[in-house]
Amino acid sequence: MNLSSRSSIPVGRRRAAAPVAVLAAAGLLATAFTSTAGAAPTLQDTTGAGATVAAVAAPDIPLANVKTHLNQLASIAASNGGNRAHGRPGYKASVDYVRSKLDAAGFTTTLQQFTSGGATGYNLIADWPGGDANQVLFAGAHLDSVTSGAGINDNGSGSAGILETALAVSRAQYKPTRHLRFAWWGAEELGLIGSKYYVNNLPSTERSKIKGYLNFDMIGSPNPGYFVYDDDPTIEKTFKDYFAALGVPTEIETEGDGRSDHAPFKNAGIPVGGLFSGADYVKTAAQAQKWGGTAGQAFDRCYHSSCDSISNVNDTALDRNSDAAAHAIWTLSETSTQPPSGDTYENTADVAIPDNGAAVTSTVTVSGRTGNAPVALKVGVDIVHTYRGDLVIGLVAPDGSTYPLKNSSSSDSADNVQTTYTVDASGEAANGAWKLKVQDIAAQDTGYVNAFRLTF
Ligand code: DTR
Ligand code: CA
Ligand code: ZN
Ligand code: ZN
Repeated sequence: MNLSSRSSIPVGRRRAAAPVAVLAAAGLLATAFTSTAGAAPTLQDTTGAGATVAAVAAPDIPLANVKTHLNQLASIAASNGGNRAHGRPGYKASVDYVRSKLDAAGFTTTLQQFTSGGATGYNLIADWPGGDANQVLFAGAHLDSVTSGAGINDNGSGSAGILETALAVSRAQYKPTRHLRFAWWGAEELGLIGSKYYVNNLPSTERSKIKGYLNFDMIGSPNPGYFVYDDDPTIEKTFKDYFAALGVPTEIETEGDGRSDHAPFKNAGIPVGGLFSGADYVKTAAQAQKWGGTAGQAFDRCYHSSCDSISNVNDTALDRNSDAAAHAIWTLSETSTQPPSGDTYENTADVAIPDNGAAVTSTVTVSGRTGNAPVALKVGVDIVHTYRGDLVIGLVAPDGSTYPLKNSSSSDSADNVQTTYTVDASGEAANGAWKLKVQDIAAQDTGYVNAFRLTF
């Protein structure tokens, strides 16, 4: 049943135990998603196949964890001249903090440098290994503050909210169909400099792989409103439905166009969306009626001021918006795509891998197919092994041709290789004995092949 439509994005279910993943080169694998000529781009299931099944529920994002990140950013500002602005030490210290958390959680991080106003700026890009590199779901927040203050609501709140969401992805070892990418932008306050630099330096062929960009800039305002960007209808609906289920009314964000880091993505034809809790505009009586808070007062009266400190945050708004971000990221990163049944061949027999020894193989015999293997053969690898840097992994086709999948690495101390590679095997006959070849080339650390799967 073809579910691709403008008004909603079919959601998939959690995939089988073998995680779906492609080791994406950090940062620059996206290509612009453009819908049919003339139509506004919209986030949709680009495959059109498959049936909707229950979405995987996002975990609750612990407010306490988000606040811990905010306290860290506040102390960074306090130790660096009172701000975290572009070109100032407090910004790079903020980047280092966020990156350290992501590296420890298994993300592939990239620091993209640029220059603005004579100072070096940094975009921090974090790719979660896994998912279809041709379908990237992107979430971002600017990490810089203005020079006048610590920028805890603007935009420590968005930065901390998506950082904790990324860490929740890691805790859950979430393996959605789409590839997840997160970014913390530099120099937004100077005019969206960092995000513009990223998009402008993304080859046009790369942009179409970004199926949606979600922006989180000010999500904890002290006198909060609940605003949803009114750009891509699928993304907008995902957020609105979430808040409706909470019984929290929302309004569409009308004055945000061009005012935050979603703008360069939108201008590049990428579907965008996001959340906003308000800045220097004043809350009306009607808004106070539905949201509480103080009518006649700005949503954030410390906007771009020195009082944008750790006390300038409404915990309920921060919590709700962080949870909404997680919900959208979980929901929009799953698609209805389920490989057609019968197209997966697997061997789940355990094969011990001798420490620093000879290569071993797990074999999958394919039969009954016609012609060659596909240009995008999915090779599911599930290896349980401490210090995966010891391992060299390859795919051996029935005729003996070998396709390297992973090299050894003395710096990759993480455990296990549980991912799916995409191999252009179109030059190989489909039928025959395909082998996963694994060798441990360094002493100590042992493990075994838990499963080997091929999906045609
Ligand atoms: N420009 C953002 C704050 C901001 C003001 N209006 C909107 C609307 C939507 C997102 C963000 C904003 C800043 O100062 O960082
Ligand atoms: Ca929460
Ligand atoms: Zn700002
Ligand atoms: Zn901001």
